[in-house]
Amino acid sequence: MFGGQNAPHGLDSSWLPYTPNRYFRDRPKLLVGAQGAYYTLADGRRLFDCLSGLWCSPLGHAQPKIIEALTDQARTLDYATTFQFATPIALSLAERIAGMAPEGLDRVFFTNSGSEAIDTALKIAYGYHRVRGQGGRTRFIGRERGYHGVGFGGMSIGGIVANRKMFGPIMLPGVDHLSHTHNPAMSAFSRGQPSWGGHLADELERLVALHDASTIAAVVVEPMAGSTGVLPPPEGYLQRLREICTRHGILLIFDEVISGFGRLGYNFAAQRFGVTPDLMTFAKGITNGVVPMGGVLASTSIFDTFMSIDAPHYATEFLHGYTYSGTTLAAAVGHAALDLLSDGLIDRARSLEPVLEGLVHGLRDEAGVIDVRNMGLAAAIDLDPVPGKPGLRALTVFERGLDEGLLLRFTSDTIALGPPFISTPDELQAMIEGLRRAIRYAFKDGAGAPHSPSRT
Ligand code: PXG
Ligand code: PLP
Repeated sequence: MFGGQNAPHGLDSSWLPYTPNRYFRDRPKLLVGAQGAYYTLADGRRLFDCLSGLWCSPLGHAQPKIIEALTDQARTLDYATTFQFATPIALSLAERIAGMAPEGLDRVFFTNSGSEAIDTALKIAYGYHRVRGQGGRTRFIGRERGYHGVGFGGMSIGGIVANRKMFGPIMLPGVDHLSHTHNPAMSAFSRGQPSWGGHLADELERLVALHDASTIAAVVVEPMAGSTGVLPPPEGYLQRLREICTRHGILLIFDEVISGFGRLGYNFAAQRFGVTPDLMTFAKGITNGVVPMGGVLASTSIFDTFMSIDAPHYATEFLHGYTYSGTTLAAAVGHAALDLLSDGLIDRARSLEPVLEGLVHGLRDEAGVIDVRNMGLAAAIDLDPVPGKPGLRALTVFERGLDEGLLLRFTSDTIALGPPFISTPDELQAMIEGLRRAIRYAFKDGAGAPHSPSRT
């Protein structure tokens, strides 16, 4: 038993995700409502949603068209098996998603989350090579500072050190990692794509030379790394990866769980950068976070290869699927979200990019700010850590942010911003000014550790 006496009801029965449970018990934070770009805390405070939920609610909360789609669908067909059946609403959503994707990515396999999407993509990649007689292609290549969720596959190709330290021994074998592309000495305070670093894609050639192309199934990258602090790709980097993959018959997988559906001002990052992968994962924004949904977009040739499998036509070609693959509520909400995105909100995200860029780079002269990066409606601010206490500085900013009316997100000593597409320029300005005050607070003498009650 830990800490304060006033733990919220039910906390002692809960194990919270990606949360320091002991600290939370000392400083619980309960969200009880949300409207538009604001959450409400149990004590009545309103908080601006600086990361659109966890990057997943760009259209704001309690969106009337989404509520209507959800409730109408619940009355009509609330759940249906999608094994040996299909529903018109999920089929038409797949058609719409494929229509928004780069040409050639024509098939959608639905999952419920980004983690499931990535693990599905890895299985498709391996299965594809196997079906076409190249089952020796078992290796996957990820990248340092990549985040691909928490499934065994996604964790293995991911490049989060703490995860790797704890779970390394039980990860997928045969995974290598490219270097991450963040080099503050060369590209601190970049606006958009850094000009330095395109050559890092050539590491893939080195790995091909080391292992031989015939052993490598796929390379997986986020076109813009999101979770580990908004790392836009260096100029030319993704193009080079594409070219090397094509030359060696290696599949290129883009994880667009954060970058998809408008975050970078385009349907997908692939279109912004003009690079088309063979497989692409999505989640989050497709349903505005309201009902879980994710998926994989596959190229026609990958799908056709599975369909050419040497088995009777009544045999299942890809032995994979979730109880909740393409559920009707998610599909209905997905349609409503795509209506809103295509009806001006992706354009709005694009037009807000220079506004956010100008504002966020206005923080560069604050004491303790060591880097600022941005792309699309996303930005990150790196803070000088408290010596010997990684993460504590950003935690202080996060706590102080609550007093400034901000729901901030941090990892390590980086604050990430991904405001809703419905934000106004004034709201973005208020967010940055509140953040500026919270940063100043965190670097004041004597600030530092948020108060930590003694353990009982
Ligand atoms: N791939 C990418 C690129 C992601 O960003 C996942 C896969 C996993 O998705 P699920 O739906 O299984 O969580 C993600 C998730 C943050 C943050 O603070 C980011 C994510 C999740 C939670 C927090 O940046 N990304
Ligand atoms: N575990 C058991 C015992 C199951 O029966 C199932 C699905 O039927 C699963 C796990 C997988 O669950 P899901 O399809 O929701 O991923």
